[in-house]
Amino acid sequence: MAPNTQRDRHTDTQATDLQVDAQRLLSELQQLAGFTHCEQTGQPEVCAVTRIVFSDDDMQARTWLKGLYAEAGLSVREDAVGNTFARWEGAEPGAGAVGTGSHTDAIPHAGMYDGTVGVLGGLVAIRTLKRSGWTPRRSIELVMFTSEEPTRFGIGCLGSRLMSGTLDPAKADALTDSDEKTLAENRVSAGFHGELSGVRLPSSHYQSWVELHIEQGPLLERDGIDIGVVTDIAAPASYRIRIEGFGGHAGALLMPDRRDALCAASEVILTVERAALASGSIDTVATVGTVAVHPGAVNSVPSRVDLQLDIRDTEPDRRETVMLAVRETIHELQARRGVRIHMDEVNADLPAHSDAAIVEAIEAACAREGLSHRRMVSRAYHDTLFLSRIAPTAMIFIPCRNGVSHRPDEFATVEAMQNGVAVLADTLRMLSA
Ligand code: HGY
Ligand code: MN
Ligand code: MN
Repeated sequence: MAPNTQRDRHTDTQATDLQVDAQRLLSELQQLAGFTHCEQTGQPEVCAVTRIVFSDDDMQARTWLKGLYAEAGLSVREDAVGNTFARWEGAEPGAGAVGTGSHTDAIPHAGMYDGTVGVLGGLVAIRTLKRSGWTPRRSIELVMFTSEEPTRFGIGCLGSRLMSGTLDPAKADALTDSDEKTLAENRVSAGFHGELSGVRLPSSHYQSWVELHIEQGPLLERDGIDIGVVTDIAAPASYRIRIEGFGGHAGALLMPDRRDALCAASEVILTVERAALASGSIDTVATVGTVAVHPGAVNSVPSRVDLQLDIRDTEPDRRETVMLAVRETIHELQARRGVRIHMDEVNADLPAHSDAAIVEAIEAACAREGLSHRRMVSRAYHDTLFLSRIAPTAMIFIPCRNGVSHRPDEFATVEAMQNGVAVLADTLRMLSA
């Protein structure tokens, strides 16, 4: 099912006719960033964005975006989990569509470019093609995925997992947030009804899929490269670890009598770091990003600690080697420290490998735009990781300042966004011909 990359409908010189309005993209990104309880950072232009799925900020942003899609003449559909599809019908509506898009939810204290560049940049690419007089044979579909970030329900890419059939709908609906409200309750109160099983798309739905995203790493900027062409997306896994000792008075409970859950947790955390560093590859990364201590009082010995572990690698086997070391430490700690440790797997995914024809189409677009480009791995995960289970995929990266992301100082220049959108538009045109 090779994607259609014929270029007989336009000559190489046509690419330069794509006039991307990157100033409008920046303005719309800034408006979208306004849908957050912005934490003033005291630094000019640096606004910490937080936009948790199904929050008021998220719902207002969705309404605003749907207005833009309608204004651009796209037909809009939302599925039972809130994935939003803005479609430019092609001359052959029944043919597999060309998809693009990303997410607009944001973790706490994040920046304004992660995900949003792929949604609003995809919209600007469609507007650019419409303005150029292009009429697609294959429909072009812009997607905004629900809950790419794991913040609320503990698992990333909720919407694209359901679209690709890689997450059981009943299990998904039973996921709970920190208020113990299920996904089912959350999505229905947000206005998304229907069975989650209906979210799944057939593998014929997309003939090809391309996501535009900031690199979230330093390589493109460091090497002065305009565009990253993603060949692989590293395989993410995440786990919940609960350590139970017993608590007591910080003054009266003598050291030999303690079963301090936080001290045990610290050994788990250091094992994660040590094992990742010892994996033999720079592609192995592991992070304990959250620690919840109970009862959390300065003068009380911690009786219970909950950790969340995020571990990734381009090679799943190497990732499992790290997890083996973590499991061995857990076993040893229980005996030596007299604590109980329970680990639950939240997800353990395979990597994604981009489709060669789409990679080449992106590289041809870069060449026509006169942009430097390099093939690279994505160490962050994206919804494209799951779209790759039902369609040929690839990604386009643009540089971000100092490689920073998931921070308020996340930043991409207008020129970088202009380049990314021009390459995306040219690639979409090729794939939808
Ligand atoms: O964590 C990630 O890789 C993505 O940014 N959610
Ligand atoms: Mn992110
Ligand atoms: Mn992202």
